[in-house]
Amino acid sequence: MSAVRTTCPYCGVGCGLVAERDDKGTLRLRGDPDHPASFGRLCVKGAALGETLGLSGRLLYPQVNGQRQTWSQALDYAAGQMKAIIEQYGPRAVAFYASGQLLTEDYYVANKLMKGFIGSANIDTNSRLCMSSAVVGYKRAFGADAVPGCYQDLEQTDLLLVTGSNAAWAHPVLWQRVLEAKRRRPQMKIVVIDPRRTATCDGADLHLALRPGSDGALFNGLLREVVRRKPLAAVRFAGQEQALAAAEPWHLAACADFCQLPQAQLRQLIDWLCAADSMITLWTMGINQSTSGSDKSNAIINLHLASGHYGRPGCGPFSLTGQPNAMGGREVGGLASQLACHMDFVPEDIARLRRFWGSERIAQTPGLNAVALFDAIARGEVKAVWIMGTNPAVSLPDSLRVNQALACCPLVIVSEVAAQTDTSRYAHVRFPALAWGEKNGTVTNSERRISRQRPFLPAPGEARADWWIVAQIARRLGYGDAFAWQHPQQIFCEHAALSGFENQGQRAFDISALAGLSQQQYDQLKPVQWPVTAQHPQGTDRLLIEREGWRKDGRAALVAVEPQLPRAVVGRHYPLLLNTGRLRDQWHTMTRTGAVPRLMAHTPQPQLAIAPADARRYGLRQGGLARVVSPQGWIAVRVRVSDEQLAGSLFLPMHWTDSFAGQGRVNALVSAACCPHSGQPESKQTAVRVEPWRPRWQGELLCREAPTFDSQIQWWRRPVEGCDHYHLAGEGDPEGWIRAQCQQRGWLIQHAAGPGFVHLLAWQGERLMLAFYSAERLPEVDIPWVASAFCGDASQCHALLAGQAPQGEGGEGRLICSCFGVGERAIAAAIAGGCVTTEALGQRLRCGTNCGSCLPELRHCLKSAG
Ligand SMILES: Nc1nc2c(c(=O)[nH]1)N[C@H]1C(S)=C(S)[C@@H](COP(=O)(O)OP(=O)(O)OC[C@H]3O[C@@H](n4cnc5c(=O)[nH]c(N)nc54)[C@H](O)[C@@H]3O)O[C@H]1N2
Ligand SMILES: Nc1nc2c(c(=O)[nH]1)N[C@H]1C(S)=C(S)[C@@H](COP(=O)(O)OP(=O)(O)OC[C@H]3O[C@@H](n4cnc5c(=O)[nH]c(N)nc54)[C@H](O)[C@@H]3O)O[C@H]1N2
Ligand code: SF4
Ligand SMILES: [Mo]
Repeated sequence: MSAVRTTCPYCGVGCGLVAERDDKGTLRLRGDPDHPASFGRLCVKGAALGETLGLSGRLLYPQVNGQRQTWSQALDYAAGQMKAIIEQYGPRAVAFYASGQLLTEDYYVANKLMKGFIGSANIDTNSRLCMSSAVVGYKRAFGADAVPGCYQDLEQTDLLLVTGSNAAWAHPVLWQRVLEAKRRRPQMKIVVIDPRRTATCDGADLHLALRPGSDGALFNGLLREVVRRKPLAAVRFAGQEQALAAAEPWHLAACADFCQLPQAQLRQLIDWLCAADSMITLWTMGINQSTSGSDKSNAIINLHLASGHYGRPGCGPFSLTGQPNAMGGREVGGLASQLACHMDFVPEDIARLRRFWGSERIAQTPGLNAVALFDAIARGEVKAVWIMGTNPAVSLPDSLRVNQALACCPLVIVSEVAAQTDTSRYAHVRFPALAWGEKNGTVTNSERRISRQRPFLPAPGEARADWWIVAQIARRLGYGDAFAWQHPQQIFCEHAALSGFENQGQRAFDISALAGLSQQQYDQLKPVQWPVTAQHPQGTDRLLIEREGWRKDGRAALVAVEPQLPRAVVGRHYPLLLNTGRLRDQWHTMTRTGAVPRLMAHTPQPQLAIAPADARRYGLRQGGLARVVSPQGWIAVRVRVSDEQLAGSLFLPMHWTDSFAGQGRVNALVSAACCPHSGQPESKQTAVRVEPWRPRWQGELLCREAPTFDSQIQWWRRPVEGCDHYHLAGEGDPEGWIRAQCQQRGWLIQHAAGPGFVHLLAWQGERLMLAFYSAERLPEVDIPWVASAFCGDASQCHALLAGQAPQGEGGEGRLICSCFGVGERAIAAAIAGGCVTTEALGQRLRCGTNCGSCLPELRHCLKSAG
């Protein structure tokens, strides 16, 4: 195999990778030095991609009602059922729920089938939960969903505001670029706006730990101050008067009060803002995932327009996309509220699509957005849903309701790469999709850069491309002629042609210069930023929003913003606000990253971050267990007391599912309140209470086979080399339960018990099958060392039964640097041995020298040691 250039399937940074085989035939992945998003860098998740390519856990064959079927049986069944439902109840009784992790080609085909031929707009995507508020913001301000800037702007700016984004963990390579730029130009200022002190704050000049949900007031306040110092011409922007009037009450003191920030911090920010020649505001989920997310997006854009910080290098509002192809989804019209290629539900666009697609069945009105869609399923109005590349049983708010909806839906079809997900357990039909490394197409990153994902592995089992599966169904529904492609290049070219079809500059998305690519040219396509047109055949790095005039009146618009607090209100029963988000080493619902031991090592169990004062108040202690309860549900977690949290506000990771924990899904708590303009749920603020949970016993379990649990036991699973590791906590009798597990399987038991503790090993011949340790509190067990007995040497029975390595053989402690597998103990030893800087640690142990995302933690280790 010669080197294959491709793009990372995780975040919206869109880093390039090179896949190649070495002399021995081993597959190697490395950063692509020529990719303009990343120039060879990769973060831990990207660097661990090679470890996600195995086939264990993959869905490899089509299934109907749990039975393996041939492709034609499964397709016939699914199409037949859909057809019957459409005939009886009409096209609005079926829906697709798609994903920003599909390729543009897949996405285009799914959207074309639903909106163009089935004739309903009931196709929405997980991007609804992600950046739909930003889309509304751009459309209201510019008349087009167009992110104007590029990554170079972030390196060139004087002042970088980062709000509602933990880019150090969520967009690590881009953040490394920013930090490098700041090292070169220390005068560049970085201000992080986030109720939590995150790893991103580590590189900042100023951190504003504002009250959760109060950003609208902050940006209104900045707007007011900027136009007072530098008044705007009277008619510059549409909506100007109303927007400035809405900002008028937000003087410094009002702002400080609403946002609960010191006035001195606001003054500092305003001084920097007024002195800066260029400014960028980066934002992501802390802004978008809000019941006023669209308005907050506009409050940000307002500030940029009014201060003149747009349309120039180093300037602009810049929302980052989360998923690898969230932007591609916006291009093809993946949201129920859009039509393809930046067209809208207006008669001209509907007619245009009718001409282009040659269909008389184009959807006339917007469809159901994600939350409304699952409500309609629950009510029985939508009777068939096809879920592609997303795991809504976990990721949608109010997951109990979502799971109930799926359980009662007459037809659930799931296209997946993983055999078992929380969602696919409800599926009547499972279609095996090609995964990263096998699939072939394009993705678009946060800066509008289209890059190729190229296959470097053969298709496993009977897995097929997502677009192929949709096209097969389309053919069975009777629309074969419009879905007759043989190769993704043909789909791409059709999409490119549509983007330029009757487009005299009214639609920002135009890649018509790529419509004539041959298959060879498509295969060789270099990363390029849209628009790509006859005038700009090499693509466009910056969009000059004002000159474009996508709005009918030809001007950009300011939007009047009345700042709102979250819909969630704390009170006597639910006195705390729960914030949710991402961990450094996990991707979403963990179907891929959760299988990689070194990515699971950083945070093996969901941890509830709570401020010290709150922990004292509610009787929680560091490392103890707690229940978090909301009106929607409850989950069990371990407590991490942390001064990174504001008093009154908690943080939990979004990643855990029923496959990784007994009761760990954070969306069991989150309510389905949404922004009225975008339909995006308020995933960042939920009113909850916490209760200490002191179970009768806690345990550590390492085993080769999954045990069965009863409702008395809480568990959290992670894979380690050679076996699975479970943290356990329970109310009943641990010994009876664990013995039963071993006896069922005919294993020999070796055990030691005393007052309050049970240690037990189980053997099949010489083979260690299970090691179990329980006590009243979490027992001290050297997990890495015990785990190593599952891979090789299990001869030290006494030490194994004790759960402790013999002198001098201990494990690494908690993993800090995932890239080089460097743990706490080695770092502590190096610090004791004289390393006083992160550079020195890097030289000695290599930690922190690859992706850099552990640098904040290394600094923390140095600080707590010194
Ligand atoms: N490691 C990793 N990286 C990822 C992903 C992943 O799963 N894992 N997912 C990708 C995806 S799809 C997305 S959308 C992005 C998301 O990227 P981010 O949005 O950066 O990630 P989050 O952790 O969801 O939330 C960001 C921050 O918003 C803050 N926040 C909460 N409430 C408020 C508020 O009221 N105001 C302000 N200003 N801030 C607030 C939170 O404290 C949090 O630090 O990450 C992408 N990258
Ligand atoms: N509380 C809370 N909830 C949130 C968030 C939050 O911050 N807090 N964030 C929200 C955001 S921003 C997002 S983007 C969502 C993400 O939530 P989801 O989209 O539900 O999460 P993923 O785990 O990425 O789901 C992708 C699924 O597609 C499968 N898959 C991977 N590749 C392919 C492929 O090529 N084809 C097919 N057919 N399947 C594939 C994976 O195995 C996985 O099951 O979560 C949202 N939910
Ligand atoms: S920053 Fe990491 S996860 Fe995001 S695209 Fe780059 S390598 Fe992939
Ligand atoms: Mo996202």
